[in-house]
Amino acid sequence: MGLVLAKLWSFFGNEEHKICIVGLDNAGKTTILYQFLMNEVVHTSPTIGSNVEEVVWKNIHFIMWDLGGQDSLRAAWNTYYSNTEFVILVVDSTDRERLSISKEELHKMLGHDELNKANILVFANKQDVKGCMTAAEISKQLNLQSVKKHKWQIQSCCALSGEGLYQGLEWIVNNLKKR
Ligand SMILES: Nc1nc2c(ncn2[C@@H]2O[C@H](COP(=O)(O)OP(=O)(O)O)[C@@H](O)[C@H]2O)c(=O)[nH]1
Ligand SMILES: [Mg+2]
Repeated sequence: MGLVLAKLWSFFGNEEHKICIVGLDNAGKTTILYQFLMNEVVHTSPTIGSNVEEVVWKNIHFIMWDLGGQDSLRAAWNTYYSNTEFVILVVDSTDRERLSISKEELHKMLGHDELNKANILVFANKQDVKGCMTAAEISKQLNLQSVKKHKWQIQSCCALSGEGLYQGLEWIVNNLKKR
């Protein structure tokens, strides 16, 4: 019965895809999540623990976990990884000092067993800020070229205006596991 229901569910294109949104604190994770939810900018406060929301786009359901990025919370990210199809890494393109920490966290994550089938979308956020790093610079600093076992993509964006966010989601949709 469960199986039949699951099949029916997928027939209607209603299966859910799990996405984890990670990144350092202040990168823009929560702003991005709520942009996807309602296309309006919300005033966020630092996320304690995690937010989870269901986002429906083009009749595809995404369960998006927004994981708190403060130092003390990053250690718990791996408790959310099981069944994750996509990881969205949000980078603050103005934060040159901490890009190396994002790099470390990214490569640590990619080595995690439960993520070995996950694809990675990097959002180079805050592109509206003058003098910010470009997506190409960030890609180089994160050493994305060295990532061979996961599909990855970097997309520049501005979470405040929403620019670039749907291009990122489009890439995710195009790379969903073939049913
Ligand atoms: N200028 C600019 N500020 C942004 C952008 N995205 C987020 N912010 C701001 O960055 C701060 C942190 O955002 P938040 O979503 O709470 O980050 P989180 O800690 O990663 O969840 C907030 O003040 C946001 O308004 C962006 O694209 N451009
Ligand atoms: Mg947050």
